[in-house]
Amino acid sequence: MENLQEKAKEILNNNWKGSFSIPCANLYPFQWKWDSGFIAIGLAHFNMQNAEKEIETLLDAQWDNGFIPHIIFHTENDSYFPGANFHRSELHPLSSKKYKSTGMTQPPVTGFVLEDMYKISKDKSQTLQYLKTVIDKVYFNHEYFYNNRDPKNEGLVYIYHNWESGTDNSPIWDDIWATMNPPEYTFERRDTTHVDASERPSKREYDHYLHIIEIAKANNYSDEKIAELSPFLVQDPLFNAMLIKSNESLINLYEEIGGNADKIDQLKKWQEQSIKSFKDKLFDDELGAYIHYDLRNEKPLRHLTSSSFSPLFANIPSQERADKMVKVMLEKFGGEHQYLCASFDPDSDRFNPKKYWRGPVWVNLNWMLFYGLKNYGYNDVSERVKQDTISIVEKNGFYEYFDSRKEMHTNGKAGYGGGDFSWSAALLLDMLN
Ligand code: 9WN
Repeated sequence: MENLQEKAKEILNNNWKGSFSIPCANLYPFQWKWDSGFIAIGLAHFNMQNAEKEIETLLDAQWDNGFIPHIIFHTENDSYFPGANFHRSELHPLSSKKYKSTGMTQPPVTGFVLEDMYKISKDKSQTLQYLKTVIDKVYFNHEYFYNNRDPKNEGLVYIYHNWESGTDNSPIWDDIWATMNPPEYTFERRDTTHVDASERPSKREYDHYLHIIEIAKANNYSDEKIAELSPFLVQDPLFNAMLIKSNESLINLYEEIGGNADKIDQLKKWQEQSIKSFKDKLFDDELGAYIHYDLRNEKPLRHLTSSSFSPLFANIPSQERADKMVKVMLEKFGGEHQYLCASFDPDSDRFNPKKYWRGPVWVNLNWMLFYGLKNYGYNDVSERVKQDTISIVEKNGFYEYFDSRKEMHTNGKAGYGGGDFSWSAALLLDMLN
């Protein structure tokens, strides 16, 4: 175990670029929003200064409306497509003047990351001083979400692009692609020069990804216009669970800091409505877990994914529902030949255990399940998730994602996507501490 921890630290040190971290070399050469959060948790265990800097840099790229972009292009680098010149964040009148970025976001993990950093810190008063300098920016980001991403005032925010979900090519999105018919674009992919194409999304999927961005760009990334026109408009349980978890953390931290009664009050109001709508709208009784909702076409997207169980991490379900969810997780995803937790329903014909978010196990989702299961007293299942994560990393290395089928892990080739991947290192380090 000590070796694993040393290797994890080495990866994080290598992926540190002076003021932020990259998710991994070549494949992802910039700073990504939710990666940054997970990475900061790992860094906090052995280098609090870098953890603080990581988040500070991310927040420095915040737009004047509170929005935080999903990729911040700190350098000119053409090993990634689509880059800054495609995304053109400058089209939005309130975008950062200092950094080029995308015009989309990623799951709002930063709030709970700050609380985790505080919990990990050995010098609480120093960390509290730091938190005072950054917490309002995260609050402003939540304000952005509730004011701009919730057109019907439900307390549930939408995402307008699959890249905003973080679970890019999940089979869930197939249902949305079936409602669209984008042009066949000509472009040069870079991802498949770094990683085998069988582990990445298809060309046709990329046409859809680019098309949604073209629509957003034609409207200068206006939230109002996107809500009106984007063919992709989804309430995602993972994204909303992260927001709820982060709201809770902001309340806890503001209480620790003292004062800020108005912000605490507002956060509690958001919490109340968000949790209620989340429970009422996103739980699928028949499937026994949470699902996505297609706001554009007004219909539930009835599939089981690892995101379906992420509300456990945010303490959203009642104990009764949690019991039901764990039963479904073990029955469908936890057979003796499977590592927990596949990213998509292994019984579905859309399941592909090698292809990115269509089946493989991801360390960040496992990390959430590890803590989420503990919240509900499922200590054995939580321990299994941890041991499964250790096994797949020990057998293959710190890959981006892993085959969920145990039988594939015999020759060390069941790790896929990027290697020496930062959040796999950071979150395993956290689970081992
Ligand atoms: C697009 C960086 C990111 C993660 C996402 C993961 C992958 C990017 C891509 O890599 O997405 O954002 O080009 O495939 O799906 O969750 O944040 O690690």
